[in-house]
Amino acid sequence: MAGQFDLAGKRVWVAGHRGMVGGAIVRRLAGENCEVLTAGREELDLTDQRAVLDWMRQTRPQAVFLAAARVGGIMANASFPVDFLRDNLLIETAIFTGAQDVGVEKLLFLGSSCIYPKFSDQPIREEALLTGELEPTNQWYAIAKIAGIKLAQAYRQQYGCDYISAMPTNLYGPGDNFDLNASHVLPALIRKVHLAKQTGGAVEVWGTGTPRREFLYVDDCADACVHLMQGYSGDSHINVGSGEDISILDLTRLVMDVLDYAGGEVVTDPTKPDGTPRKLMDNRRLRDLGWSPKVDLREGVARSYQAFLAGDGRNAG
Ligand code: GFB
Repeated sequence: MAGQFDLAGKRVWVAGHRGMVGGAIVRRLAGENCEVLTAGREELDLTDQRAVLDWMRQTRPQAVFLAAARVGGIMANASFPVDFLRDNLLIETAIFTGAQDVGVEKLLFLGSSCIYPKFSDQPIREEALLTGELEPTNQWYAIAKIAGIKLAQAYRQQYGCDYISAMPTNLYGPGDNFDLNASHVLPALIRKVHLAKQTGGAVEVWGTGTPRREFLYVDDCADACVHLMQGYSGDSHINVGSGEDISILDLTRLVMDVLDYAGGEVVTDPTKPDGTPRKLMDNRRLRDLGWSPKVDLREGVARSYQAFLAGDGRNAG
């Protein structure tokens, strides 16, 4: 369902603006002639419902990109289930409650492809949601993100709010987290290959390396979010992906090639979890809305490595 929404002249809050996705959305909004609102952690605790409501009543955003969340890779998710479930539920309920209270005209909630069942038919269509068991390592984050989708639907149904949801695939790019324990696979591999190249050592890959993952450069994701904010209004969440996936082992070799360490040794650590075997999403609905990605994986890895070297990201450089 098309839903034209003009950002020009509007007060637009990017919740989570210091994160990788939030930062990319702020970059993308520079070309939209709108007033971008942001609030740092030191100014606003997004898990504090009262504080969020007061802040929203003072600043009165007219549109919200809900990109704030506690995020992390497979080990972080498996290690801190309370943080990933509770903090994300608190953030979502605070911001949705405040948005309806102050009459936010349009809100886009950002979820994740981990919301889908572990063994979904591939590519995964939006209709697959809640049709099977979740992947145990990130079920906590998945439940919190599914709750966000349901909140958007509930506010649309009960109050007629134009709140929508986007489900990005695995994202990477400037502002990523390169910490070897907490990060996602792609930034971890960039840092591991960077370090291995300096010592001539092997590149360690968690798990078997056989799972497949889809990746989307974060600035493409931000562009898709603005596209949806401006042109989509509907009950269903929309998958945001590149439409291509790659095995972790082949991804490792691609990163080694881009970072000029193609001859390095690769070793796998089967004691680490593989997670879901595959989660390639069907992006037909987004393409039917007129959007397609611009940055391919090889180019995206090269840009991410430059960002890493420039210290653009947590534990980068
Ligand atoms: O990116 P990742 O941590 O998360 O792991 P998921 C993807 C795959 O890469 C897994 C393997 O099979 C990992 O075992 N892998 C290999 C590594 N080497 C490494 C490494 O050094 N670091 C990491 N992190 N992985 C996430 C969810 O699942 O997907 C998040 O946990 C979020 O909540 C995100 O939903 C989109 O792709 O398995």
